[in-house]
Amino acid sequence: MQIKTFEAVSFKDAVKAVKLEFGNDAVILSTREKPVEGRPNVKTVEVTAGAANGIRNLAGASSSGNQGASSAVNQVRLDAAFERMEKKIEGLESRLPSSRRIENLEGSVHDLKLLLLEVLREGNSGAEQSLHPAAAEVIRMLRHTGIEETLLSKLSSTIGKLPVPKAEAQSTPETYYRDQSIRWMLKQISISPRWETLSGGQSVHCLVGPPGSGKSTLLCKLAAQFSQREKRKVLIVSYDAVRLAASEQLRVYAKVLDIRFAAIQEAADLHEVLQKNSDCGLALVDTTGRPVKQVQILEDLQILKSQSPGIEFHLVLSAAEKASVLDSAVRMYSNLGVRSLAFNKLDESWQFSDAFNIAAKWSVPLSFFGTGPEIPEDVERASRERVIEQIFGLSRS
Ligand SMILES: Nc1nc2c(ncn2[C@@H]2O[C@H](COP(=O)(O)OP(=O)(O)OP(=O)(O)O)[C@@H](O)[C@H]2O)c(=O)[nH]1
Ligand SMILES: [Mg+2]
Repeated sequence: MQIKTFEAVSFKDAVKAVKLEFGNDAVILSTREKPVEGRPNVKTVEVTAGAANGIRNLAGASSSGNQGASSAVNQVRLDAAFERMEKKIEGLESRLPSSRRIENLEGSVHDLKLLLLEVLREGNSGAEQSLHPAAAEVIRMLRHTGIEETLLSKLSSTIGKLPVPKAEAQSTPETYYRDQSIRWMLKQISISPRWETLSGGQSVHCLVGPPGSGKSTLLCKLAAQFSQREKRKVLIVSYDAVRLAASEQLRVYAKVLDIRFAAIQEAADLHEVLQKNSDCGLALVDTTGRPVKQVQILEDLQILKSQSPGIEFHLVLSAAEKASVLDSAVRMYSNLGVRSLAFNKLDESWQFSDAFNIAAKWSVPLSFFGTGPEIPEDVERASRERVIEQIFGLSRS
């Protein structure tokens, strides 16, 4: 007996493929749903079917005119059996959640989230009433700067448990609660390690993120810093499968800086490019930004990952985006295993609250801050102190 597994987007398509390969005498041995790697909400159907050897030949013989009465009867019975099976499968398919239902579910989850936030906010304001007025004032100030309600709730409960400062204490309650809050906030975020390369090795860092978040600009800034200040041998790789002209900006820039450059249009070409330039200890890979909903990019990036197992992905976000957009981007790219978050366009508002919220909520270290469009100067290595100073208005930029 010949056995083969068929994969398709629906049961119906899988059965069609079985029929095409084995003819009507195929026997379905098992069926299962299979999650698609990197796309948690998408499933394919896997059907394992078997067919007695030579079935196709029999079919061929029948068409040559040697068909007996019994094989004609068998054919009719099999056709009827397949029809019944198809109906059953259609029934099963109708029970699977449709994309409309998934959208509705997503909408409901969003509404629930808003409701929960409202409840949390009310709960927090209730809890704040029991806080020392100076502590409540810190919470109110942080809310005003855009710190998320869930994080504020945790902070409230932490400072709420602290012993109330004594009247004769050296610092005022205001300073005391502000310092305690700063200490707590510093603990919530971390900074990514430097992009070092072991001697003789090659480290590969790939910038990913939503369109226009400033990936290419940041990559140019970093390439300049690593090659000119740190005297490292840098390779810039532009991976843009969509826009042929997109790599030109980087090519020109690499030429000006005398940095090695390569452009690839297929993720599968990365391996060869890295090997050809193995003397470059640091490879920086720029990628196309696509709208967050187009999850196909993850498939390409997964290929990129498999081409260079040591590759590290860094998510580049724009501080000018709405918090919900930033959250969706982290959710989408987190499947890749994001090593750090880089925040660009901080110069447009000097609001560091989103950088704090996202880094604290998702426990992803911060790596770089883009503080303007100018290359190479408008970039700084992320620091926890910088974030907290900006949030508390302790420094002026
Ligand atoms: N103000 C400001 N502008 C920035 C910063 N970083 C990038 N930009 C500007 O943002 C725009 C988009 O930057 P790109 O580097 O092309 O963004 P990208 O993520 O590579 O875009 P795609 O490749 O289309 O996804 C450009 O006009 C940049 O000059 C920054 O830190 N501050
Ligand atoms: Mg770009």
